[in-house]
Amino acid sequence: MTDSSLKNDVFLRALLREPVPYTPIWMMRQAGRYLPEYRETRAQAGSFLALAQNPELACEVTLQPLRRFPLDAAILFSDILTIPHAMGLGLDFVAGEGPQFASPLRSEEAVAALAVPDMALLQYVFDAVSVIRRELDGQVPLIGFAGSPWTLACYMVEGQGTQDYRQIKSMLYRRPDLLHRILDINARATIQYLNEQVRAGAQALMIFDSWGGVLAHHHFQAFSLDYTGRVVSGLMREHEGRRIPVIVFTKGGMPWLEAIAACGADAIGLDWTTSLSEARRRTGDRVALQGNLDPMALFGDEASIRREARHVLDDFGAPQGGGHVFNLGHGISRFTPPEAVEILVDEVHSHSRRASA
Ligand code: 1CP
Repeated sequence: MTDSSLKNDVFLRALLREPVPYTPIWMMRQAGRYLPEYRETRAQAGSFLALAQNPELACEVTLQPLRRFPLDAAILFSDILTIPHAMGLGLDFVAGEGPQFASPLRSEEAVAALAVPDMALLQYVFDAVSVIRRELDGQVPLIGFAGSPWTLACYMVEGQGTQDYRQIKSMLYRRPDLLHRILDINARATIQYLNEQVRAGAQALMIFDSWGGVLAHHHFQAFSLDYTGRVVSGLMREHEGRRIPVIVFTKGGMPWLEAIAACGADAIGLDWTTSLSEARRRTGDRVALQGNLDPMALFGDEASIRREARHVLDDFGAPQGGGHVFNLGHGISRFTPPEAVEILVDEVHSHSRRASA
């Protein structure tokens, strides 16, 4: 059941594997540094956090990509690290270096002191959702999101982005009990956080397990997927008479595709190392699939961008029955020329319409 007050609900229909006239598209990190107007608003706000904590400005940057391109969904402008910030870890976005925590979890005492934060500390996120939902005025659905418990834990223990995951893996191998405590708290916090986003107006939810793929094969289930599954089980799936679809994206998740598809989500996000036709075969059409153009394909020329877009669409196959949401296989690069996005959106819409005709 989709929303008749929405002017464009193709994205929600595709996620629920209902008939669609064309394949919908949105892009991970569609509001971001590749857009000059984003850089301007961020400068006006003073910092990334000030931007994310100002509902009007967060709304403005959420809408910026939609003014340029006929995208089929909007995603809340925020970050997955708002939850650990609310837990008191002291988030800062250092210019040019990405997120950093002043107090990463490096001791038994720090882990013992960790608790699910009061959601009132995250009210700025829920306010942004309400403002965006109002300003969208039914143009397209609004996606709310959070990080997976494991991906959040990576930042909470490492204190920043990492190449080798040395700190968190030291904890995993030496003190798995501490890591399980962090993951349990993250899962409980994320359930409350996402349900508040739904109450504020989010019409679909996405869980980013960006670093699930760095786990050893036999650890993925216990340290990532079990907790993501717990989050999915705790979510409100119906609000105001509408189904709230849930997308789980695990970068590098191909080895565990069947298990991920069984976690309770409506859709699985795939990176570009996966074949959509193979993924479709392996998940037996039990879930919708989202993805999976190599973000670097946007550095090709017009002919190659169109060709690569058609390759993704044709790899999935006939779009009429829904089940495919076009996206990049990971976030858009900050160096992407906006004109490349225009070409991509045009090709996805026009080629999938032709294929449906
Ligand atoms: O202006 C800037 O300096 C910020 C760059 C930036 C942006 C645009 C960051 C810092 N966060 C965001 C917004 C953001 N983050 C969104 C907004 C909505 C949209 O997609 O348009 C979303 C969904 C996220 C989610 C996010 N943050 C993820 C999961 C998705 C992914 O890309 O894997 C992760 C891992 C983060 C952490 C983070 N926040 C920012 C950066 C640069 C990073 C990555 C750091 C690293 O590990 O290298």
